[in-house]
Amino acid sequence: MERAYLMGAPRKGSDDALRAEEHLDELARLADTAGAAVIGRTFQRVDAPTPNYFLGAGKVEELKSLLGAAGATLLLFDEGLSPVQGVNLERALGIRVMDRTEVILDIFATRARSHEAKLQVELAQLEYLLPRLTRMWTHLSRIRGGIGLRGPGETQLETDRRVIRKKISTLRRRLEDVADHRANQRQGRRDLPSAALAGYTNAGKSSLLRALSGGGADVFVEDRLFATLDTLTREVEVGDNYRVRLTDTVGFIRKLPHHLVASFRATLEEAREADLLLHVIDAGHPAWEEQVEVVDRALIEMRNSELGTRNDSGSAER
Ligand SMILES: Nc1nc2c(ncn2[C@@H]2O[C@H](COP(=O)(O)OP(=O)(O)OP(=O)(O)O)[C@@H](O)[C@H]2O)c(=O)[nH]1
Ligand SMILES: [Mg+2]
Repeated sequence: MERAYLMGAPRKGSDDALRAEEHLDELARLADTAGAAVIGRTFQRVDAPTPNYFLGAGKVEELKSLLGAAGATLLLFDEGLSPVQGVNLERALGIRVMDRTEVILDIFATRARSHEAKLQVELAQLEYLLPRLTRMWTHLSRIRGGIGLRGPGETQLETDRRVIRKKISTLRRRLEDVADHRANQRQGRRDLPSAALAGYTNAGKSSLLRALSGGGADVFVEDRLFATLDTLTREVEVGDNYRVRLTDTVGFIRKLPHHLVASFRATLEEAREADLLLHVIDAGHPAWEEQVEVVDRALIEMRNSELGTRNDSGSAER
């Protein structure tokens, strides 16, 4: 099992800086869900991320000795790292570095069950990979090719990028088909009013669906982040013989990668098309207010990005 060390680096003076410990608690839960053992943590409030390492040179050195002393095999970085920062940190620290986005993608990849969820995760992974591939090859060709030379990696890079881009547009098309299929299914079910459960991950959405639908074991409940990746719809009675179609959806989390939200559009469509959106809140969670904000913002962003794609169907081929 990987021995993971956690590093937070919120900006000085930001809201995140006040919640640094809470954010690391959440990263620890993500690490646990991903199957890594957390063996230590540290954070530094930074003025501004440096382009090369995110952290200052002094902190990188300090981190290196912390990691060595703890016997860490993996560094989990709570902020998004640019491709360059990721590569440089890995080299300087001598162990694998994953940012929050990559951890989330990893969890999604292992948890995706349905055909649709798998397509969505693969799309998000390739979109995450594409800019990193470029940077890594650039990095390599600089070393191998030298100044003024066309690095040997360039042709390969172009081929790889073409293949990945092609795969990305294929996946997008296939997901559009799934979305159309869903829309048709919805059309056929206009008889009952529909409600969708939205909320922060681990808030209790699936528990609510399970309770309302009579406690069936087919609704998966777990004290882990992102237990649910697929939408699941059940016809439930909410009293006085009043029946609704209730849909459970994937949860949100702070700093959820944009392209992951975008690729889960088809799944989340179910939530958007519902007559009623029920925001499930874990009122017992110490950070519930921040969680509410995160979900509200994600829902707004989702709606805006949907408007964007509708107006600009050419955006699929970036
Ligand atoms: N104490 C308490 N625990 C609850 C309640 N509702 C759910 N839980 C627990 O909270 C954990 C998460 O519940 P889920 O229903 O899986 O949460 P979810 O929102 O579907 O989470 P994801 O699918 O991972 O996004 C489980 O361990 C539940 O047993 C509640 O009302 N009270
Ligand atoms: Mg769930």
